[in-house]
Amino acid sequence: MTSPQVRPRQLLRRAAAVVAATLALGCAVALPAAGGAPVAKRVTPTDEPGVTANLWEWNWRSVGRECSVLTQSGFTGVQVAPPQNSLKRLSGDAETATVHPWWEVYQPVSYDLTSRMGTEAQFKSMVKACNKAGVKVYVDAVINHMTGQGSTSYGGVDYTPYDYPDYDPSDFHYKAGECPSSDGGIQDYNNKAQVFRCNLVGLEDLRTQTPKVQAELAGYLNKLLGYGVSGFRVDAGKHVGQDDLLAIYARLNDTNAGTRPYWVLEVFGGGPGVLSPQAFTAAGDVLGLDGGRQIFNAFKSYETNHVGSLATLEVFGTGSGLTSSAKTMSFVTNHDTDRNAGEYLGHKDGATYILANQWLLADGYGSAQVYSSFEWTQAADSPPANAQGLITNTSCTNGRWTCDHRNPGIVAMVGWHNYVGKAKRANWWTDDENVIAFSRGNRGWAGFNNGTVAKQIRVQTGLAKGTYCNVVSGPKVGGSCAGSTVVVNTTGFANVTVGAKSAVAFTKADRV
Ligand code: ARE
Repeated sequence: MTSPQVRPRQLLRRAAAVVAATLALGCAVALPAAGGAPVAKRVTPTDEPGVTANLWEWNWRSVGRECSVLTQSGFTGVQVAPPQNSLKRLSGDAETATVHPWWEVYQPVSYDLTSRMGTEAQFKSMVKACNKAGVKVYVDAVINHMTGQGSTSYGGVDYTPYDYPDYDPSDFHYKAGECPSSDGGIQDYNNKAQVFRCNLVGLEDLRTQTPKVQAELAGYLNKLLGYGVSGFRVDAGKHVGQDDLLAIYARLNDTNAGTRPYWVLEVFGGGPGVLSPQAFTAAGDVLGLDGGRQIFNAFKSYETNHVGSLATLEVFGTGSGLTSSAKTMSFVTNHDTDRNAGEYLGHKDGATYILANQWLLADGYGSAQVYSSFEWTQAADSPPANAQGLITNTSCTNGRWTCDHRNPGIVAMVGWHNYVGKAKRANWWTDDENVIAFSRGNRGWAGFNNGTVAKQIRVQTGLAKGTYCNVVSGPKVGGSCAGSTVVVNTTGFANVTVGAKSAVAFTKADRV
């Protein structure tokens, strides 16, 4: 084992990081105001997103239009794909035949906002339209690296390896001799120096510890904040490292609403110590990737080899080894895991996928996000696009887009989720296999059946006597139910039939 040499610059950087970490942990900094009296500047991320839809790789026009649908459905935020100028491939290659795979946008070329999703003007009007509709916009921020191939971009900017309009070779770990692996790539995902300073799948890794790179990245993110964006999903956050993440965050302006930007880091689990998601929670919120894996094990493995069941979800959260609810953005799937069928659920799982999303909304762990994107056959497939790679307008009826955020059963549970709020789970019930039910305080009750036959259960609902609309089957319209009903007796009990692969749910407000 070699002992790491600590250079003076590193010491300085660590000192700065300690200051930044202290700030990020929620202290108010006293800044002298013009009149002399100190004013408190909030530095804790306060902009919690609520339920977001991840309209991944929808073009800006389509996102802007959809925000009125989102707000009516109870979504309070939308996450959008990386908006910066990116690699534009000129042809397919031996590894990926398709000319414009979805992943082009994860290879930044410059921070102009001409992209596959539209122009800078279209991005700005999308954000404006969404904000006007009451929907906050969260941007997928690719700040760890630049490209790993190609020479031309959607914005028309040309580049060569390690040389871009905003960066020269001295801005990259590999060129500065700071990556210890033999080929410049991450060979060992458990090796701290490699994870932080080598090229992730060949992507040229920025020296995010330098003031120059930090200023460049903060300039980009501050431009987005100025346009009305509310926060960021930090792509490959694990590979930026905590110190640099905190230093970049400290350079960010407040949102236009005057709050600190939301900041959620992509950190895959499985790494030891400082590389674990838990170790990143001091540098931001984290994506619930381990949670997604546990959801898969509860909902899907049962069908294949009988090792999991919904009953296991009695414990889900810190008790099952996950990061705390308050620090997590939770989801059943995202664009990566949707393409990893052996370990996560995805759109192709149909009713099981919908049911899992409904359960997550009912459970209340983390800030829940619903993934909604395009149909694919090969994992690298382009989203629906023209020959130049520009993504075409979304249609939720042409069979090419998934639009799961519009699924009536999911919309119903977004409403249910918003209604029950922070009420604690109570009245847990399970058959110890694939049927579970619970209330959230006395605000709402929900039951879930992941089995293949309908099941009749007798449960304590925690709600007052009355007839309630099962909102999963249809909303309450005026004084009656569009779908089925559940009758609760004077002691709060109800006999409920939960169909195969379905949910039954109602809130206090759904009584007729
Ligand atoms: C493409 C080609 C590569 C080529 C590269 C450069 O596929 O062959 O070398 O271009 O030319 C996405 C795609 C990549 C694509 C890349 C750039 O998935 O295939 O590369 O865009 O266009 C690790 C990281 C995690 C990362 C995943 C993919 O920790 O951050 O790998 N996820 C994000 C995004 C991806 C995106 C990138 C990062 C890059 O969400 O969509 O890549 O911006 C274990 C490990 C994890 C590891 C995980 C991989 O769990 O512990 O650390 O995640 O496996 O599944």
